[in-house]
Amino acid sequence: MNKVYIGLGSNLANPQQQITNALNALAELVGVSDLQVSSLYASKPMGPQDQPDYVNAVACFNWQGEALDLLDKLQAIEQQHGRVRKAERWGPRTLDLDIVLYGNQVINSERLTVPHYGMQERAFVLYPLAQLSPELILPCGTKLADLLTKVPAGDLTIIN
Ligand code: PH2
Ligand code: MG
Ligand code: MG
Repeated sequence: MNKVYIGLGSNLANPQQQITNALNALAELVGVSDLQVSSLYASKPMGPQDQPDYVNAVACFNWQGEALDLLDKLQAIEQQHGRVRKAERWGPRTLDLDIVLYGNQVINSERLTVPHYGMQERAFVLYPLAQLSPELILPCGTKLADLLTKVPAGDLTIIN
């Protein structure tokens, strides 16, 4: 069993509802227990600015299974919620589910990089994460609390 943290994001087709639906889908997955969820946050897009604001959250649960099985399940939920994969980097999406942390493991495989490569710089990941686990220490030994002092919350706003 591994304690995993998932970053959720959406900026199309009623983002708040997308996140809520995705959280419900996560809660129903076989292999998921003890689901906890941060507040929902709104922020300006990182990357191309000609896209709507995002809604983000972080969920944490115990996962009974393999990391790649979880990735398959997350991608299936993305598809079921209308995700269309586009070439544009950091472009708009109905639903994005990223494995941010997978226990204390470092995974560098073709399909999966954990910890998530951008998490240390992204306020919309770090602040919701800290809401769930303020004392968290990353596999590399970095304290989440130290990252928070370096990454300003910026325009990140709790919406519920
Ligand atoms: N996700 C992206 C690109 N830009 N900006 C915000 N605010 N939140 C996101 O989740 C996000 C983004 C691609 O994954
Ligand atoms: Mg992402
Ligand atoms: Mg993704």
